[in-house]
Amino acid sequence: MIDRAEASKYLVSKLTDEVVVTSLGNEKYDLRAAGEYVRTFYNWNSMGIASSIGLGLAMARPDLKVIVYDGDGSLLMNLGSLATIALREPKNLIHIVWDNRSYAMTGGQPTATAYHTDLAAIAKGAGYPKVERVETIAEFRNTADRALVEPGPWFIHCLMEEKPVAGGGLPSPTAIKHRFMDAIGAHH
Ligand SMILES: Cc1ncc(C[n+]2csc(CCOP(=O)(O)OP(=O)(O)O)c2C)c(N)n1
Repeated sequence: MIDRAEASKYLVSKLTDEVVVTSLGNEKYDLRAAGEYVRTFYNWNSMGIASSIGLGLAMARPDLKVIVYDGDGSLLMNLGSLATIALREPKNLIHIVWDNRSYAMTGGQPTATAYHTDLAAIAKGAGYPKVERVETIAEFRNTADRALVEPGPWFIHCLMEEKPVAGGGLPSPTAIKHRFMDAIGAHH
């Protein structure tokens, strides 16, 4: 089982000019704690929509490499996005899903992945060309390294162990929007 905080530090250390779209769950705090990366669009409360925002961004801006930082509970709300992503086949999209088998932020209620649901199998069935399931930090590093250079769309299903996260440290939603748009040269 992967320590998401450790994996997030590795990912942030590898970023150069990629952009990151997070979901609303605890993954966004681990990413923020790993270091300030202004080319990050952190979602506040918009559950399930990170994959769709990432797809839109990847299609509108093929010059950018887009990393979606998702949670199992969030993705389960928007499984249809997997089929749409596979259909549009954005080569510049890396979809990382942190599967802690729970809705950690709201108290750890189990999600469907705690029972029978396999998100990597769903992504494969949806038609993602590159699907990996990773369970150790070494596998995460290897797969992230490949995804940063090989065309996607990638789906990286990360099996993780939930640990307490250091919350806070995020700008307001408006500030996030403005600084992200500035960072990618979009007009307000
Ligand atoms: C539409 C909607 N339903 C419910 C919530 C409440 N909510 C906020 S975070 C969260 C859990 C998110 O789960 P996951 O994406 O797996 O991330 P984790 O909390 O496990 O890191 C829930 C249910 C919400 N914000 N929006």
